[in-house]
Amino acid sequence: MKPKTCLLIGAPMDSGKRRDGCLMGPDAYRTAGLARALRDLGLKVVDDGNLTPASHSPDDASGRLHRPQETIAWTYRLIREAEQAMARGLPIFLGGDHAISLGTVPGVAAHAASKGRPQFVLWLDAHSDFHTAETTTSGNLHGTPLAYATGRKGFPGFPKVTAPVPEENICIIGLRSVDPAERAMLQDSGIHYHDMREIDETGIATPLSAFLSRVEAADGALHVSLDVDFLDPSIAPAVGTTVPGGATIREGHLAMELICDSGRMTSMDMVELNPFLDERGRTAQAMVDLAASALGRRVFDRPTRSYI
Ligand code: B3U
Ligand code: MN
Ligand code: MN
Repeated sequence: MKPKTCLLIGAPMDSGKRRDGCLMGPDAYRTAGLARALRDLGLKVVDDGNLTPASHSPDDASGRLHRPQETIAWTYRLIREAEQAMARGLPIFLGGDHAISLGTVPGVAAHAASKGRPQFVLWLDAHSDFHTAETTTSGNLHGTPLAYATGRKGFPGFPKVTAPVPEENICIIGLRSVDPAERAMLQDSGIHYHDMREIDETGIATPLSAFLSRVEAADGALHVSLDVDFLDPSIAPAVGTTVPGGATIREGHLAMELICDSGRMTSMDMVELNPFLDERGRTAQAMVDLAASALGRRVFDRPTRSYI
């Protein structure tokens, strides 16, 4: 069988929030050996280097939103790149903050729609990122990509989302910081969401397996968006928005192994890594190890798909 081709696509976007540093993310993943780890699994790896935003007018500091023009320019660039990359392999988008998903998710979803395939999204995050540009109180657009990708109104100046992801096709796991406006919108939506209390009570495999079974039943494409803050800050300190009580390294790897076993993952984001805040590269390394688990690294093979 032809080996799967993984495309490393750097998106050093830093405009989605106020604290700088995520622009160093792609190179930190490279330094931590992402390409080598994937090649060791027998995969073909092509590193596309780093993207730049489309040209845009400069942002000033007067508005309610933080750096909207730059974020919109990145969104244009990433939608196009993501859609095109899907024809060449399995893109791994190296953020950059979570605002990269304003582009990556609509881009991969447009590709799936062109193939007549439903798009699913797994969002591993302490936050729900379900604000619109109008409801956000922080003005930080990294808190908005899920609302945008589902086609919600409230994103003036952004490109039109041609293939909105149906809310029922989205699963969020890891929640422990949700703003009131987001909570109200989430509860009113068809999104499947699971907070850390639920993970403690049922284990992470229960909601994740149920979701992966739905992806399989629909013959869907699966985009996995992994925010560093899904993990507990004790194992992943290099993120601007640490929230205590996150996933353990074991829960993280189990989630990635179940995703791998499902055989469904078609694209992935690795976001919010701020190497300026890291301790001797340990967060970058943890994220690289998780990506390797999602793409086939394991101790022993399982005879059957373990998520069923
Ligand atoms: N919901 C808050 C906090 C936040 C969202 N995503 C992150 N932080 N990383 C907001 O600013 O929208
Ligand atoms: Mn996020
Ligand atoms: Mn987050």
